Amino acid sequence: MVMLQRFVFKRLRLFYSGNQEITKSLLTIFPAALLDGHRAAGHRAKSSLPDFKERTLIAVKPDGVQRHLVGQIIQRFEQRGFKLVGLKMLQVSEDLLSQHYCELRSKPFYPQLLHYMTSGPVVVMVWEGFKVVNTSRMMVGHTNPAEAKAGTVRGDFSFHISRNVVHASDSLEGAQREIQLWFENKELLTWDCCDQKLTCEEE
Ligand code: IDP
Ligand code: MG
Repeated sequence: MVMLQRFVFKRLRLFYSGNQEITKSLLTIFPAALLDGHRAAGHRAKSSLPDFKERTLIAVKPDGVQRHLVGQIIQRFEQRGFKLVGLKMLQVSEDLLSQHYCELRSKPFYPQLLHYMTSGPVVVMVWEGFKVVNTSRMMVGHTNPAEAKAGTVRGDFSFHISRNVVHASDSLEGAQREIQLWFENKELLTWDCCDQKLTCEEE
């Protein structure tokens, strides 16, 4: 009986996943144990990637490389305490860029963006650490440097949206997608940093 309930529950959840109200009302007809199991499973899935093991993709764009800003940008992430797990310099292909910026292909500025991003080498990195995706977005600052706060990379080193120096993934899912796009698994290192215990108490 429980197996059957579990099966029906899963099917309904899949079917109605787009409508939270319907899903909520449907959930009330199922035993609490089944729902708790579902919530616990969700929790397990989330905690399989602990916050302090988060990874994000940061790239110094061609203007940042040309203006000798690579060292200063790396320094900011190092001094914040994040761990560098991948780093390389490359001349990006239009193919890779079109995948990287797939959501922007229809934008009017897309041709200029491609031209800008292929105008010279970029330095691309993967940084790891506690909530690194959100924190690095804050460190990088607003997309438009004219609105970026002083103290952020864009706010300190740029003034126009067409040359904003640096890229940072904007979400966990985006980071995972971009890291896989730019790096092979063997290019990413898992290593113990000796200051790990000083920067964060793992729960
Ligand atoms: P993000 O880099 O802060 O995540 P996105 O909206 O994802 O911002 O845009 C990607 C990149 O496209 C920007 O960093 C910038 O280089 C470029 N871009 C975005 N909007 C404009 C625009 O209106 N004009 C020119 N370039 C833009
Ligand atoms: Mg973006």
